[in-house]
Amino acid sequence: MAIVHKNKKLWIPVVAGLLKRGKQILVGQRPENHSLAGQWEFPGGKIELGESPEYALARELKEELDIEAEIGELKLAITHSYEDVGIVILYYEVSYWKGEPKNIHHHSLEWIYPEELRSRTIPEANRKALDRILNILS
Ligand code: DGT
Repeated sequence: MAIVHKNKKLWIPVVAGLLKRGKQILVGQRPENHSLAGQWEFPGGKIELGESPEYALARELKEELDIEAEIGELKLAITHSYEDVGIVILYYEVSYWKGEPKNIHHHSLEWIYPEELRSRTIPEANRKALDRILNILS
């Protein structure tokens, strides 16, 4: 069982996959019943206790897209604070996978040119790091 310390600010570790197909990347619109509903994100999610970041990302990509992904290099790590909790996001390059990504989890799924992220509603954490993310993807 996880131990939660009273009055301690907690951090949530998150992994996100930068799935590339040619010059395009895969983004998903967060579903209605979740936090940040409607915002465009990179597929991924929270690292569960006992998982390595790469294992967690491969699991999330299987759950959300039904693909078997080869997790590539760690490209960027950022932190962001919401009111009572911090998140650490690790962004991994994902260039190879088995299967065609299917929309299992998101409101919708799209392949877009990275620059298009500038005009989409994206999580604040990603907005702050957008220039660096676009640099990685160029
Ligand atoms: P919820 O709605 O709070 O139960 O969270 P989940 O389980 O739907 O959210 P999940 O597993 O996607 O957790 C990722 C957290 O990181 C969530 O607070 C949103 C935040 N986040 C910020 N940018 C991104 C991103 O590009 N991709 C993903 N997957 N999460 C992001």
